[in-house]
Amino acid sequence: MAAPLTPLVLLLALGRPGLSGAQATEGAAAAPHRRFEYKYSFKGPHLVQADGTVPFWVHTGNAIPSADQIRITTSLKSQKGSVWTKNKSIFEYWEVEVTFRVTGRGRIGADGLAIWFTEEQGLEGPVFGAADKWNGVGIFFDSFDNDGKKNNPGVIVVGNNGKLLYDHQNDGSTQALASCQRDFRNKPYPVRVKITYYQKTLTVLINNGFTPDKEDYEFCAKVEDMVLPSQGYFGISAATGGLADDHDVLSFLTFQLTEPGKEAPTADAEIPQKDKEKYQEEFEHFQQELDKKKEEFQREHPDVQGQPGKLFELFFTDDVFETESDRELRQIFEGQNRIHLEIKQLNRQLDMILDEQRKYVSTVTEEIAKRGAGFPGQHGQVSQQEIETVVKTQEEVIRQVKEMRSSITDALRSISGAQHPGSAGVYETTQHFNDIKEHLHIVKRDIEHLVQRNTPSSEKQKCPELPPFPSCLSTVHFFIFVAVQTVLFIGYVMYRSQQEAAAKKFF
Ligand SMILES: [Ca+2]
Ligand SMILES: [Ca+2]
Repeated sequence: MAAPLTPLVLLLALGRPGLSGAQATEGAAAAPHRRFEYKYSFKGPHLVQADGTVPFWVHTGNAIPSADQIRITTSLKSQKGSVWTKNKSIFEYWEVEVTFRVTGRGRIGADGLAIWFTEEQGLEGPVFGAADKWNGVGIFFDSFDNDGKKNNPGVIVVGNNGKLLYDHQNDGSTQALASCQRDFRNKPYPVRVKITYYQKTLTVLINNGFTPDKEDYEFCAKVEDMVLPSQGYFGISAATGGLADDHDVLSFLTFQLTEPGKEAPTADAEIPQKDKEKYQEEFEHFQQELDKKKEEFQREHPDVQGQPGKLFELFFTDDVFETESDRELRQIFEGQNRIHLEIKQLNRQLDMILDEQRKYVSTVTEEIAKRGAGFPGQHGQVSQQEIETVVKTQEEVIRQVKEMRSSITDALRSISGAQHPGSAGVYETTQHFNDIKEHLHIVKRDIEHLVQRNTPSSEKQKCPELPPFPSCLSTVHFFIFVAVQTVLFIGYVMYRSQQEAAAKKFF
């Protein structure tokens, strides 16, 4: 198999000189060969077996494995838990990628989480739920500020040769080989840590859970010339105290690192045939187990969609079981990222504009200075003055034109006013005179009338001559008339009294 492949590899190498050349020349300084070690790893969504155990791992204390994560402690007081590989690794160099969430309702949480590589499993103890006096290294995600130096949550790396007691009261600060201050609690995305032990250097990188970009790692700590046990267990532990957080580990992926010079070109060639067959067998067994578990899972959870062919896709995809709140948070943060980028761009543009302006201003200043020095007559200023004068003159002209216009308007108005209101006045006066004339006429007539009326009355004031007493009325007639009157009067009085008497009868 190897012999016919070699010319092909060479051909490929010749055909792609950029890539292969770079790989060849970098030599020992090049990136190490990295191989996933499933026996030292766990990851959802089928993390736990039916019996509640995690394949190739042991868990202790309050740790609760579930399908997609291991809750190492729940947010209850004084909890401890840990998870350890069943087998010792024999990797000279290694890299672990751990994805976890530390969540709690409080602004302050406790105690924290620790990632271990130790000679023995620290199944139970006082150091973030694991044993003290470990031989190896612990990377502590310490939430609670025991020494009150306001430097927590923080990450510290503490090495131990198996004799040291962890300085819990000072948050291990007296023993820290390296540290960085990071708030890893209550983040929208899981926090990712990449711990690399390669060529005796331990490096800690953190993706602080602010972006969905899984590769967005930031440097946290580095320890050089670090000697770790050649064989050891990987583990992760957590503890709570008076305050409590949920400490959830979503994945723990381990890679074996091999220096490029020491490795065979392919993983196949690296493994002896016997081991390869064994691994293949194990792998198939593992896959069968997984298939079985998956079927069971689907039977138990018919509402969860999963396709048999996509098992490994599911196995290596984080976002399959994204909850609604996760999605909302993700959307918010994606939006914020976009806004952030936009603002950055705007800032850059503003900077450019400012630069341009500064350049322009400096050029203008230089030019003015030059002119000032070259022409004492201040040509530029003279022209400026000229312009100002012209502008002023124009303004003056406009003002005058306006004035003229307004005066013309006034004149026109007064002219028209003189025409119309004038005639109206004449008319009015005529009318007025007519009125007065009429009134006078009326008054005159009234007076005449009065005079006419007064004149006859004055004539009548003379007592008129009495008409001659009629001769027909004699004394006899007079007495008869008086008697008749008296009789009628008496008759009426009698009649009246009779009437009253008749009326009284009714009462
Ligand atoms: Ca602490
Ligand atoms: Ca502290």
